[in-house]
Amino acid sequence: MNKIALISGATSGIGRATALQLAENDYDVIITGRRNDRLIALKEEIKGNYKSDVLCLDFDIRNKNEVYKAIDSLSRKWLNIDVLINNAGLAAGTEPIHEGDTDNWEKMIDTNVKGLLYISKKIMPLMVERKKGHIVNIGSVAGKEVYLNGNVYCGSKHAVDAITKSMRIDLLPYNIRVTQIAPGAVETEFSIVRFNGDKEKAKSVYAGYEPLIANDIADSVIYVVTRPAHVNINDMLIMPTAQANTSHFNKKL
Ligand code: NDP
Ligand code: 8X3
Repeated sequence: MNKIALISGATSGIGRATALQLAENDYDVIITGRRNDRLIALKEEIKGNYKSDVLCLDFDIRNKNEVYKAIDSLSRKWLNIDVLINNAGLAAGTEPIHEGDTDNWEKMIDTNVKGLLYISKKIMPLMVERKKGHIVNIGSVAGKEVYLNGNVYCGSKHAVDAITKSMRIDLLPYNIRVTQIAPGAVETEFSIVRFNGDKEKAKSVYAGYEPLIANDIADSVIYVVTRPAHVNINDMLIMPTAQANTSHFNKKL
């Protein structure tokens, strides 16, 4: 029987690539996000290429009731979630903190921190009951260090870093593995969202060097979830070769 993985934020970027690679590796997948048309297209793509079962759940991870209702709707089969990939997230804006937009702050904290907690709150007890499971939180290099104008996004990803470590301790008696994968620059829709749809500005973030692609991070998800049961990868910080940290790039412009 296939294992089951739930991937939040599977309509784009890292989450989408991870859902495809998990399906390729014989996981049945629950794919989530707000854009249902993309979920349906991804379901068709997976069904056309792999032998995996796919379930789409469209909800806004910031809305606790929507999250709870979606997980409560799962049939017995789908409740046996082996792997939870907490991936949904975003950055909004790059203003210095004193000029920050509080709507953007709320969006980032509600999605990256509270949304991750809401979905985990529903799925952790199922794993505790079965005394098995693996939670993979997609953090960021922005959760390891801070950079100019990164302020609240960095704060939200530092929270993911701390929550990951705390989960590992609290869930230890229940044989549950907890991993953080913290990428540097990955070319996805991330910067388009951060710059509110400005594609040219988003493109400039990746100009002059080779950024990571979503599949690079999906590869690491596959690596961590396929380790033998006695092995837990606590933390992976993955950067483009041309990026040393959040502010030092080897750009050839
Ligand atoms: P994308 O913008 O390509 O994908 C983000 C995903 O998150 C989408 O599927 C989106 O789905 C989902 N999402 C966002 N807000 C919500 C919401 N309120 N409810 C439900 N789903 C939501 O970006 P990435 O793939 O790059 O980002 C994935 C994760 O990786 C994020 O946590 C990000 O912080 C992290 N990361 C990204 C890096 C990068 O450079 N790209 C580097 C380090 C970390 P939808 O809009 O359909 O709801
Ligand atoms: C995304 C990477 O450097 O833009 O988490 O914060 S960065």
